[in-house]
Amino acid sequence: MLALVACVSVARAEDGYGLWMRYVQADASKVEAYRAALGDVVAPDRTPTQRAARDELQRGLAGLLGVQPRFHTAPAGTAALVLGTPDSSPSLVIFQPELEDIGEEGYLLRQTQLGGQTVVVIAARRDIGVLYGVFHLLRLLQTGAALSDLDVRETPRMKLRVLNHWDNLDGYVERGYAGGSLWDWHTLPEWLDPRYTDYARANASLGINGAVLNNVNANAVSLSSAYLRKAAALADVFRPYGVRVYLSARFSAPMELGGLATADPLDPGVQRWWRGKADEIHALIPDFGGFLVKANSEGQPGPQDYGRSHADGANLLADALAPHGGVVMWRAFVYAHDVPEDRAKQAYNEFVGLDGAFRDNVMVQVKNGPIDFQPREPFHPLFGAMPRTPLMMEFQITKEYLGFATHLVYLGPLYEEVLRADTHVRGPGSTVARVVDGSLDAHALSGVAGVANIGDDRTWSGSHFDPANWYAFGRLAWNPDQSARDIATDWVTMTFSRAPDVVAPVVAMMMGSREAAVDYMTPLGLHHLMARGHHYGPGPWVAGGPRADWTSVYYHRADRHGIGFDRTTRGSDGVSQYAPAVARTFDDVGQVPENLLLWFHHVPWQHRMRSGQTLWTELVHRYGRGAGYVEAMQSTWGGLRGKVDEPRHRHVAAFLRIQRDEAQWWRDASVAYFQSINGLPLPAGETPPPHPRAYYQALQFPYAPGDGR
Ligand code: BDP
Repeated sequence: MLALVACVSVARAEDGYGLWMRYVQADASKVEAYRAALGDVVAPDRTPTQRAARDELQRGLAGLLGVQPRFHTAPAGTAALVLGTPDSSPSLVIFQPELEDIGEEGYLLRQTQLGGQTVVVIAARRDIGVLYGVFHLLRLLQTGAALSDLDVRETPRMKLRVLNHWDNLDGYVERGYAGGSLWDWHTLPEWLDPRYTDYARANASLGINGAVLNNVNANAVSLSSAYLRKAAALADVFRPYGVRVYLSARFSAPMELGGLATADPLDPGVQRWWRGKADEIHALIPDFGGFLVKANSEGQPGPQDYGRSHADGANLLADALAPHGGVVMWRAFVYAHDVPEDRAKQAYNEFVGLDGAFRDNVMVQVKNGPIDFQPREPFHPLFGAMPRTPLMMEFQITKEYLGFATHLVYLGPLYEEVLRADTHVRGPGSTVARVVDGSLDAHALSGVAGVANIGDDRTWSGSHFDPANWYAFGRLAWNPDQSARDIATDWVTMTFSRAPDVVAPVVAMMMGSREAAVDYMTPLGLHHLMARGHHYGPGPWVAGGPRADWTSVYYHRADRHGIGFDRTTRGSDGVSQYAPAVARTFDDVGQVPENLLLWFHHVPWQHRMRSGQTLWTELVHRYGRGAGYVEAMQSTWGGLRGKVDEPRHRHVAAFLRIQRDEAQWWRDASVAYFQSINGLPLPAGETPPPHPRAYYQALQFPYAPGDGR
């Protein structure tokens, strides 16, 4: 018995810092073959990226193989791993033809014959491709892949794969649940925390190639000379890993920093100021990526302050950046000061008429859905509706609306659902992925952005499961056709254990977790029902205040008779922003997917669902089902005690207890609230909420994390 315990115990002091790059020794059955094939490494070491590739192999192979790899700069006449570009590693020149159309960041990873030896080759056109190939190989070793017949050819589908950090200069992270900002602005540029390098490694391991360092609710000081030098120091650390620095630009910076009387985009002085600023940035950061801009949205300044359009504003910055090759990522997350009849229609209404008016180096960055990163939204109607403008996807990785870092919610299925959604704009198969990867309308620029869930917490993301969302984002940004399940399988294998009796249950648990959160928070197409301000916990009763569209009652529209937002042709007509085939489906209460029913339709409480139940019965059932899923996750996780290292097991178990209580709270508060509106008895077999609506409504959380400032 003792021997058995010793043998199944995988205890190791684990704190999550290593992310998916833990590099624990490979299974005994594989390790000999790996050593024989990869114990010798032929790799150049002249450039910083070449050295980064070597460092990673050193770290990775030493861990996985349990022996130090031997590095050479020229073929040593033995079986080996050979990596480089045709320039840096002349023996790879025979791959030149195959590399012609692999792209600047692509790579080949193959077992083949070279100089009479069986070798594993990583070949690319540029050093960064080689580094990406190294991470790919390490992933294969971590997941126990065989090397024989290895034949991989990878080119990223999206050009820009970017993290947006909503980090303020004082170290506070807006909607951040993972501690403070990673960037220590006060000690930059002198002190370069080693963690900056680990951050860049983690991103490079996924192919993430850009980071917007500061909050979209931007402070002009980020563009001051002193702060640009700090950003330049970070750019120097990230550069070998292929991660370019971008900055959020405050539109009124010419006034705040430059002392100008206006920020009008058509004013020559303003244009001169931005050109000068772009020149200054590029002198410090030669590969500066460009600007991200939130303008005329939620109180931010913008071109409309001067009667100009979003295109005027974006083009102003684009012209300043163009000589240096930078891009503008102009956000479509806008809504007007006057509360509209349907906020979901606003971005489309403001942007669709500007199609074709933007410079070539502008991308319009569109949130995945038309409201705001809700647990479930239909895809944003702008996707496919601006064929002459490259549209960049904006996902939220930080779980502002999905339980913060304490809820185990794997977002892979959410991203997958949106990317695979069919816009039908050019007939069937016009998926959102094909809009954003540029293939549908032949755009040279393409990209995906994710609002980062990264902070200075030891786990990076505030829990042991949230890094999975960073990971899934990166993998899908590289190739949006990958499956969320496969990605989760890789992640669990690398993060927790290779044992199938750990991987299978954990992946299963993750795969259902997003749907569970939808169920216990906003089932059947409900949305925007969270508490005001900090967005922590349920708030279906939220009403009044400065804007109707910042309330819950605006979105659910529940009364004695029914519930839901009528966006049909008989209502706000939001459906007509979609291509006709999609609009028809959403418009028809008999065809709309039930998981979006109350997004598009206002229906009576007695509406018959496909299950045969009434809407009210189904709604209460879904709330309970979501909470029940969390209990099932607890029992799955409990069964893994001893199979997952103790420190992480304990941490996750504690967070699952928080999640269970909060899921139940969401269910009880929502049921109590809707019952107070419709006056209906609880469906048979359902447990009454332990408290009346007033109790839930009175709860206050003045110190909930991450609130906007
Ligand atoms: C909302 C967040 C707010 C952000 C805003 C945005 O609550 O903190 O500033 O999105 O994306 O969801 O600009």
